[in-house]
Amino acid sequence: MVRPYIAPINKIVGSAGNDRISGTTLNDDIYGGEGDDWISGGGGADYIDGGPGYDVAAYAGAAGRYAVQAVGGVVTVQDRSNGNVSWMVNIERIDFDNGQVDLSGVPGFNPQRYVASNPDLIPVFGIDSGAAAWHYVQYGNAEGRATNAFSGLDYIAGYDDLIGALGADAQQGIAHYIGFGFGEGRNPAGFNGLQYIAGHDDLIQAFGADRSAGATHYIQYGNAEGRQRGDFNGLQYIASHDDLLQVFGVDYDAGISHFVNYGYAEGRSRDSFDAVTYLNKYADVQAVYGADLDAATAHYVQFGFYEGRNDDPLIG
Ligand SMILES: [Ca+2]
Ligand SMILES: [Ca+2]
Repeated sequence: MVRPYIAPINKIVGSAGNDRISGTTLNDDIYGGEGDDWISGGGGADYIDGGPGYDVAAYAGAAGRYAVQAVGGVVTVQDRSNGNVSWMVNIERIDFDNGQVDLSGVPGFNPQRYVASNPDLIPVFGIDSGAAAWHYVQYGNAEGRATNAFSGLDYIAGYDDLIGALGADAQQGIAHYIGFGFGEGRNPAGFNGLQYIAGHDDLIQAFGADRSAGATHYIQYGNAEGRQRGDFNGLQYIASHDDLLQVFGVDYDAGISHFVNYGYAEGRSRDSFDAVTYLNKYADVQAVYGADLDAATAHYVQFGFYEGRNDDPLIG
């Protein structure tokens, strides 16, 4: 094993067009950028990111000289003649002198999004994409780590200053969180594009369950229009419907998703559960949860419903 993990000697960045890029015999980090790129690492332990488009990584010699393996969205190519390993993301095809390997079935992989989705990696790798992709090959995949949990758009939409500075650019949101937001203690999950959609009839009709479209709308329009970031409460929605309560329990996100996908079209109410009455009715619940309406609602969903409790008004 030749490069676990040694910083690259050279960094080569392609243009937005179709590029033909040749690396050196040393370790290179090569970024094709947009366009359909042809990239040859030239030997050494190279990291290659094809970027958008149909990108080809080329290797000298016959296919039998190399071992190709896909680890999640990262593909490794080991040169059996010297042990060198190169690894790549967003490459659609590998060309050898006597054949090709089709990688179009390999999912996309965004190393910086992987890091942002695993904040313990932020102090280790920062925005070093090659190192992050290598970590995923060595450890992250086997550990079952998330690769797409972080949403750059949701992160931006959660902060007025980021909306103004970054706009609806998901990659900039990822880079900002890694470079600044994490250290500043910002919350990456303060906004949920699907929850935002769920709170507005017109957005449900326009976007359905397209979470990214919801975040983009808030960044580009909703914030300036003074719309609520998220006044839909998935738990209140679940508590409002006996059948959902029994299926989803206290799964807040499942409540949001159900309303956007089905509940709205079915004419279900967003929130008809009266947590205040529920709390006032049961002294034992109030003694534990005080005035915490979400906690009282969770109690109803988990226990109260099955105990025959309800939120019917007290008649006295
Ligand atoms: Ca390019
Ligand atoms: Ca090279």
